Amino acid sequence: MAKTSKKILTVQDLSCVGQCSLTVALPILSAFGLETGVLPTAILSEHTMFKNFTFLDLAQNMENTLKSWESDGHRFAAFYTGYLGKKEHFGIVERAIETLSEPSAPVIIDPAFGDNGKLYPLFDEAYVEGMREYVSHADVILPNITEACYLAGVPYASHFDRTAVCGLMAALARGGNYHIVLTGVEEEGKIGFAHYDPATGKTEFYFRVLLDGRFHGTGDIFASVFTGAYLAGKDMFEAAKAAAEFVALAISVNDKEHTYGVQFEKELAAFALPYLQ
Ligand code: PXL
Repeated sequence: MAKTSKKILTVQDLSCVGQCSLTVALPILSAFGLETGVLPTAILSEHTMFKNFTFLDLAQNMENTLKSWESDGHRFAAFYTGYLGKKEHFGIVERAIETLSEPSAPVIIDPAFGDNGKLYPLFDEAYVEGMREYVSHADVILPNITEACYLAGVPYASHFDRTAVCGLMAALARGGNYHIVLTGVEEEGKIGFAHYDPATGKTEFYFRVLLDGRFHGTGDIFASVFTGAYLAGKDMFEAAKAAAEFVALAISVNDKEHTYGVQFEKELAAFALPYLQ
């Protein structure tokens, strides 16, 4: 039986505790009114910033799932991928995009492999190399500065001014014909993003007040809200603005002692409601 209703697919890990990846993406995408299929890449006890995390690779299950979906005729109107986990996952997800896509379904990729100048645990240069090829399939990528530097082969620095950001965008733009939403750009006590449009070659900036504290999972919240707002009809710049505003709102209501993630749940329903109407 062919399934023709409009649904999207998100591909990322399930960290069972830690407010990141699927436990962030699913509630957010649902709040934006999107029916969301999931292709989990791995199951972790908690995200990899915890000391004793476990990691169960689901590559074989991903392959089996793809076969079922191909046979049962499932198709997706958009793809949003985040943390994958193993370089073997890239080819599987590329095949999913190739065989399960409705016509002109956008591909939104959050590379999700590093921060603060470093790769997350489990990742190495071979993973980055795989990601470089994989992101060439994207319509839009949402790296932070660390990921952008790794992907573009540009040395990391703790601060990038506007000129340096434009240089980084130019280097990254050589890897594909995608939009780039670069997160974590800072300027004079403010934080925001830069958006590079491949059609014009221009980079536009958006900043808002920088709040205290650095939290885990904010990139996943950003990418999920971006996806929700973009698929609700906003343009990429407006969708990224909504994502930046929601991340700030979630941080502003987060309990001080809650540090391994952000309590995005408190404000999600009210924030997303206008996108349903
Ligand atoms: O938030 C990105 C992320 C997702 N999934 C896992 C992670 C991280 C970041 O460290 O460890 C398992």
